[in-house]
Amino acid sequence: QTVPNQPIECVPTVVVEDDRTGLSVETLKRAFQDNLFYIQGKFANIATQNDYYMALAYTVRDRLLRRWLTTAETHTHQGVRTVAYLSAEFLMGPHLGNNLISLGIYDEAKQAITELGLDFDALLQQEEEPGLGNGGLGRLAACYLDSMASLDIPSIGYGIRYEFGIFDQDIRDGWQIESTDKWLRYGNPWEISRPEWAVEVKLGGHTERYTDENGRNRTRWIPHEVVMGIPYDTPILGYKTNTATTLRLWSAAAAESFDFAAFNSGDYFRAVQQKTVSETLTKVLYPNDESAQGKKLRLAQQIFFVSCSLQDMMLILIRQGIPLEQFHEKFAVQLNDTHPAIAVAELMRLLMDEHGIEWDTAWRITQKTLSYTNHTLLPEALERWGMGLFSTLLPRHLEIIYEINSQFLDDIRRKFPNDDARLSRMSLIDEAGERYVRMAHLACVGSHAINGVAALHSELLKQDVLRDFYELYPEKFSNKTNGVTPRRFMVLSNPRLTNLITSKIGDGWIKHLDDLRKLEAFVEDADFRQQWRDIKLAIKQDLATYIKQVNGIDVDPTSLFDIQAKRIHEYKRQHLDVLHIITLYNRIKANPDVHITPRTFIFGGKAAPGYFMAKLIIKLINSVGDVVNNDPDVRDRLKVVFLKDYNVKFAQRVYPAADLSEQISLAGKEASGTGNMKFSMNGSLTIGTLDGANVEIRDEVGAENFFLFGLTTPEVYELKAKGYNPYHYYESNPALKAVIDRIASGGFSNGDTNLFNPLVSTLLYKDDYLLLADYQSYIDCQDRVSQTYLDQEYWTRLSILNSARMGKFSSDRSIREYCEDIWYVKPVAVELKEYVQAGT
Ligand code: B1H
Repeated sequence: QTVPNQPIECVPTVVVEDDRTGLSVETLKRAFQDNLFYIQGKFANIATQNDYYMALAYTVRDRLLRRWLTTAETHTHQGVRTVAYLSAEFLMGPHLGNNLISLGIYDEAKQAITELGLDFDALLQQEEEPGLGNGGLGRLAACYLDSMASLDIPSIGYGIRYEFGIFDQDIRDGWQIESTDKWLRYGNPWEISRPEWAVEVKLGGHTERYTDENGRNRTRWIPHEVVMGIPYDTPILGYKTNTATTLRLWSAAAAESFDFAAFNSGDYFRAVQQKTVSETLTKVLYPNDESAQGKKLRLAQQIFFVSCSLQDMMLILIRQGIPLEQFHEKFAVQLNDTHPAIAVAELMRLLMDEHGIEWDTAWRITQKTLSYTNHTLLPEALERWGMGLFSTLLPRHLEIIYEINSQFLDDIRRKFPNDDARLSRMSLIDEAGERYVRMAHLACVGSHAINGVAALHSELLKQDVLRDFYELYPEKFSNKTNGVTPRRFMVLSNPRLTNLITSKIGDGWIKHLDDLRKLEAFVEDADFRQQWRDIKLAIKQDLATYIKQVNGIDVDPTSLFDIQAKRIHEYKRQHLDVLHIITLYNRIKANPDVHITPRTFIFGGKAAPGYFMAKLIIKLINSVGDVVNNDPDVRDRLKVVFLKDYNVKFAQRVYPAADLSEQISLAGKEASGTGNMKFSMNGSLTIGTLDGANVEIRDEVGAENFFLFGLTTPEVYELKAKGYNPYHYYESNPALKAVIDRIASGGFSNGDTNLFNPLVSTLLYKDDYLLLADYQSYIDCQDRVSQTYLDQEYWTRLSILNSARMGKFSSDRSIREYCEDIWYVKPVAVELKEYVQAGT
C-alpha cells in the first residue's frame, strides 16, 4: 500500500492575484460565481440562500489557505515553542464576517455581493454558528485564539468536534424548550478533515507489568475499547497579519481494526455495534454551565480529546525527528479549567508507557509543559470523579495518579510535618466518604503555573479554594484578567461606532485598544456626542425592529435599553433584575402618574436543561413581561422582553444596543465575566457589584462613571458567618415585601400561587445569593440610573468615557501576559512567498 500522506514534489500552479487569491471586487465576484457552480453545483436560478453563503464562504476560505499553510510551514521550520490551548469548549461564533474583517476585504466582499444583486447581510446571517461551548469559558477560548493569531503567536486550539453543540432554545408559554443544534446539517465550509492524522485512544480494560528488551520494568494497558480520533482543522486568521493558526477539533470514530476477532468469528452485529459506541463519544456538548455532573461519557470525552491532542503534538515532533525529552521546549499546554486536567496523567502515561521515558524525566517534562486556568469558585462546578467510574474507564491513569499523589503527599509531609488535616485536604483523592479523584488538585500539582481570570478571583483562589496549594507553591500563582477581542465585538458587530471612532482617531485602536483613550479628547465636542447618540439610537432601532418581528412586542427605541444577557444562573441573579421591574410596576400601580424613566428590560440566555430554578426564572421573566407589557396603566413606559436563543451571532447585535449593562452577580461568585467588557466597549454603562472583572472595569472607567451597588465579598462572608436571615429583610422593607407578595399571590401567574413558590420560598428562607440583602441598594442605584438617563448629554459623556477607557480588556493584553509569565512564547512573523507563475 502506498503511504497516502507522503508529500510529493509539486510546482505551485496558483498565480498571484488569481481567482483564488485576488482581493479585488472583480476577482471576488468571479470566484463567487465559480464556487457556486463548481462547489455547490448550482445554476443561479435554483441556488438557495445557503448555496450563496457557501459560495462566499469558500471564496473566503481560498484566500486563507496560502496564509494558513505558510504559517504552519514557518512555525515548523523555525522550531519555535507553540501554545496548545486545550479546551472542551470553543464558542467560535460565525466565521464569515470575522474572516472578511481579518483579511481586510469586508467592504470589497460586500460590494461584490451587492453588485451581483444579492443581500450581503442576509448571507452573513445565513451562517449557522458552531455553538461548541456553553458561555464565557468557551467564548474566552475563541477570543484567545483570535488574539494569539493576531499577535503572531505560534498556537493551536485543541478541542472536541461535537456533532451537536449547545441546544437551540425556544420559548413556549414562557418556558424554555430545548432542541438539538444540527449545525453541521448543511455542511461546514470552514473545516478540513485530516483522516490521515487520525490517532487511537484506549478506554477501559486493565494493566499488566512486563520487562522490556532492556530489562526494565514497564506497564502496558490492555484496553476494553479503542476509539479513533479524526482531526478537523479550521483556520484562524489573525487581524491584518499573515499568521493563520489552527483550531483542531477531534471527532470520534470506530477503530476499524479493533474487535476484528468479532468480525472473523462471524459476530458481525457486535462488531458494528462497537462502532455506534465510539461514535456517541463526540455526539453532544454537555450543556451544564458551571456544574459538574460526574457522567461517564463526559470523562470519556475529556480523555478522548486530551489523548488525541497530546499524541498529535508528539507526532508533530516525531515527524521532525525531535526527541520527546524536548516536549516542554516545543509546547506550552494551557488547561482551560479542569476539563482537560487528565492531561497530567495522560502526558505521563504517553511519555513512560508508550515512549519509554523514566518517571522523573517524564514528571519534569509534564510540569514544565502544563499550566492551569481556574474559572470558577462555585463548589458545584469543581470536577471530581467517583473512583468506581474512574478506575473502570482509566485504570492506568489511576495508577499514575496514585503514584503522583504518594510523592506529592511526601512533599507536603516534609514541608508541613504532623499536619494530617492538611494531607487529607490536599490529597488528589477525596477520602471523606465515597472516594473521588479531585481534578483541580491534579491540575495544580501537574502544572508550573496556576491562574485565576480576574484580580478578585485570583485573590479568592489563594485565600479560599486553593489556599493550601498557594501555601505550598506560592510561586505558581498569578492573575490573568480576561479580555475579549475588539475585532469581533466592536469592528464586526458595531460597524457604525467603529467608523465614527476611526474617523476621529484612526484605526490603530483595533490592534492597540489602549488607543481608545484618544477619544477622551472628544468628550466635550457636542457634534461628536450627537453622532455618538445618533448611532446608539439607530442600533436600538434595529433591535426594536427585530423584537417586533420575533417577540411581537413594540418597544420605544428612545427608552433606556437595560440588558442582561448571559447564561441563566441563580448566582448571576437575573431574578434581582426582575425584582426591580416589579418594584417599578408597583409604583405605577400605586400611582399611575408617577414619574418613570421609560425602560426596556431585555433578557437573553439559556438555562441548563436540568436546572429547574433557572428555567423557572425564565418563566418568571416572561410572565412578568406578559403582565407589564399589557397593563394600560403602564402606558408603554416599561417593556420586558426575553430574547430567545441567545448565542454569539445574536450577542453581536445585542451588545451595541445597550444603554445599561446588568452585571449584578453576588460579590465573590462571578469569576470574571466577559459580557461586562463587551457591553462597556460599545458604550454601555454598567450597573454592577464589586465582583469579577467589574472591579477592574470600574477602576479603569472611574468610579463616577459606573453604577455600583451591593455588598462586597468580605461583607458577604461576614453576613453569612453571623447568620443570614432573608426573611428579616422581607419583613422590614415594605417595597420589597410588596414585590415578593405580588409574585407569591399569583400576580404574574393568573392567581396560581404554586407556580413561583419554589422561587419565592428559596428567596425568603434560603437566599444563598443574598438577593434580599442587596435589594435596597440595587433599587437605589437603579433610581440613580433613571435620573442620570434623563440628562442625555451627561449620559453620552459617560458612554464615551466607558468605551474610551476599555483598552485593558482587549484579549490581546491578556495573551501578552500569558506569553510573558506562563508560556514563554514569542511572536513569529510569517512571510508570504511569491507564487510561481503557472507553467514555469
Ligand atoms: C466559567 C465555567 C464552566 N467558569 C463548567 N466555569 C462547565 C464550568 O460544562 N461545564 O462543566 C462549563 C463552564 N464557566 C466562566 O468562565 C465564569 O463563570 C465567568 O465568570 C468567566 O468570565 C468565564 C471565562 O473565564
